[in-house]
Amino acid sequence: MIHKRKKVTIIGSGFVGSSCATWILARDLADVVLIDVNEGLAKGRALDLFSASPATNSNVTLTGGSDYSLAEDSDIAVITAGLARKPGMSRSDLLLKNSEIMKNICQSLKTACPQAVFIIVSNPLDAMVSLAHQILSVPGERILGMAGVLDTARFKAFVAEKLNCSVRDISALVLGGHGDSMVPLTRYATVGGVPLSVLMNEPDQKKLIERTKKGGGEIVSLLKTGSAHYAPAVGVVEMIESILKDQKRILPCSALLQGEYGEQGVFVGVPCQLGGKGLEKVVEIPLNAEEQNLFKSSAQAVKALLKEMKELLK
Ligand code: A3D
Repeated sequence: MIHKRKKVTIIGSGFVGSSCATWILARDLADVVLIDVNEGLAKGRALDLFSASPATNSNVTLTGGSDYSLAEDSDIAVITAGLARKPGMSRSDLLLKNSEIMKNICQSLKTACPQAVFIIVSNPLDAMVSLAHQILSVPGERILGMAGVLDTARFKAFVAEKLNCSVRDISALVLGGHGDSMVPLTRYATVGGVPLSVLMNEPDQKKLIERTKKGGGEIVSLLKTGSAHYAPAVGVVEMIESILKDQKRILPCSALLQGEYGEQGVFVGVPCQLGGKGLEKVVEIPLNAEEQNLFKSSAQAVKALLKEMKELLK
């Protein structure tokens, strides 16, 4: 039997999009197509990365352009197009502009690769996934938002720094919407199997939670222009790899809830099992009263953003 290589199309060849392509190349995961309104940028970045393939020992191709027919037969389509948050700009400020961009892109992808699994990265994340879902009209298993993998990675990195231990030993989980309302679940965090609460006092845990919540903003204010892209891109590629290799990893993603965690018809960050079919299972874990309340208010914040988006798009 002849197996063809997997294909990932990335819309938006800016910082996040081209970083995703870099990691896909480095891990030899799939052929990559970069699409951007700026055709030269997509073509140039693809050619630059393709030229790196001999040195990375990769056997994938990278091409670029602005024509959506390039996305045909993609196994996964990642949307990173849109405006990045600037200092002082709230996620809500981005809402209208990015909603219009997202609508146009999804209309094009619906024709080009309706069978793909879609991963949304553009902000404000949970609202953009909802909008994309509405336009693409694909089942919930085939559309996910990337945020939780990044937020969890940040939390793990801060814990490792504080405890002076290996990040590899840390297991942690961040639930909820992407933004200030996210819910890092310290109760479920472990270091080498030891509960975090044994190794770190509560005030220090709280400080790390706050730093995680504001992790994106901390980087934006240091950079002055643009926002984080290395860690977000690796987050996307973790999801892509689990899907393309049917690894069935449990990763926190923004997923369509259909009764899980007491929510219906809303995209919020929850633990998801990702495999060959895309989202194979939303993993429900017991939450205590405080965690439940935090999750509920995070879902409420996402719903409020959706309402605002609907009003703006009228
Ligand atoms: P940037 O480097 O500006 O890249 C965005 C790209 O999108 C540019 O190359 C644009 O030309 C392109 N673009 C704009 N409009 C269109 C369109 N209609 N069709 C095709 N391409 C278009 O930004 P970035 O890569 O740093 O960030 C991209 C998005 O990801 C932003 O919305 C960020 O806020 C978001 N982001 C989300 C996270 C999460 O954790 C959820 C993290 C980092 C960035």
